Amino acid sequence: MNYSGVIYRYWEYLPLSRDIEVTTLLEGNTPLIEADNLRRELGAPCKIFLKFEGTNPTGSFKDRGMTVAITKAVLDKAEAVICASTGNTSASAAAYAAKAGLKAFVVLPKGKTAIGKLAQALIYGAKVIEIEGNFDDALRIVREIGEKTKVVIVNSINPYRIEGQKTASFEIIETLGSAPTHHSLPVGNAGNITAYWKGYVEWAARHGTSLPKMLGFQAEGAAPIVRGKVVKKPETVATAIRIGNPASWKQAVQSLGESDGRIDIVTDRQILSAQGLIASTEGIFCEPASASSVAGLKKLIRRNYFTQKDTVVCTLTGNGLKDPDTAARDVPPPLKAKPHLSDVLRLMKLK
Ligand code: AN7
Repeated sequence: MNYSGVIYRYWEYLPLSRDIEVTTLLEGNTPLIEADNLRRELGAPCKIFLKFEGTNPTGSFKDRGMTVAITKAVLDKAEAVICASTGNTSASAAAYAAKAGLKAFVVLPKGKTAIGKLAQALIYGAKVIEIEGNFDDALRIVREIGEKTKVVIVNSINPYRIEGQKTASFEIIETLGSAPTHHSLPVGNAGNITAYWKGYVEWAARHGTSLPKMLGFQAEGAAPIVRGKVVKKPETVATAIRIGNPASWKQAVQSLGESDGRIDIVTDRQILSAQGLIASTEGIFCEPASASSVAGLKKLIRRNYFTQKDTVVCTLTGNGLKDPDTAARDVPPPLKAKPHLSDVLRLMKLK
């Protein structure tokens, strides 16, 4: 098949006409992997599938929304775009802006952006501004810039981002032949859970498919939706979801309610443990935030939430290579040997 990215693939579901110039890096079409080893390890009664978004061009799900947002910005003759970001949005915005020939500004929380993401934003040529504050501060400033200047905001408060991100639901239904019974996601700014639900609802309206229950997971130190109040100083090892005042808070709560889903907390320890388990059982290296979807799944399996009839999809939102420091910190270090056969063999402990 001649694949041309999510806009061409799902044009009739998007608010764009056919005759426009599209900015794409051939995002989407990501693998949906059945995770039988993980299922066994977790003692799950249900089927588990992992939607690995780390294979997108910039290594995260953000590219699905960014192709639509940047295509629209070009259509509207924008000269520059801006976003606040915990890292992935900035990498994606910078890449698509580069492809479209637009100027990009990104505002990041200083010292809290994974090194791979920061390197991406810089090498794609964005103007990177680090603030002494968190993501919520950055988004507040970006919103004001959007009101006071002509620079186009490409955070998920831009509805074209959500439109693009909903295509992941379409791919899942097309691959499985039906919707899963449950869909598990990490929740930060809450745009993605909103987008997935929109996708499932719209596909159901046209094709009569069923709807999943949406399951969202926030990190313990950054769980405003679970706690029902803004977290002033969010903290978590999963820096991608280190967000205390999500922009799509209301929409996420609505999605959870309409789908009869639930939102819960996972600890940093549970997140890192799930990240290791996904890697060592399924050969998939995702970033910490992404692993919270599986950490949450584990928590619900323990509470006998699922049955044999269920099929659960967990979205692994980003690639582990973006944040190698965190991964390397949490595993045993390499063994050290002298440059001799005997010493290496000794360490291999073959019988
Ligand atoms: C890997 O890049 O908010 O709930 O600024 O990078 O839609 O925010 C990233 C969020 C999950 C949460 N997994 O998604 C940003 C940013 C990864 C992420 C989320 C993010 P939303």
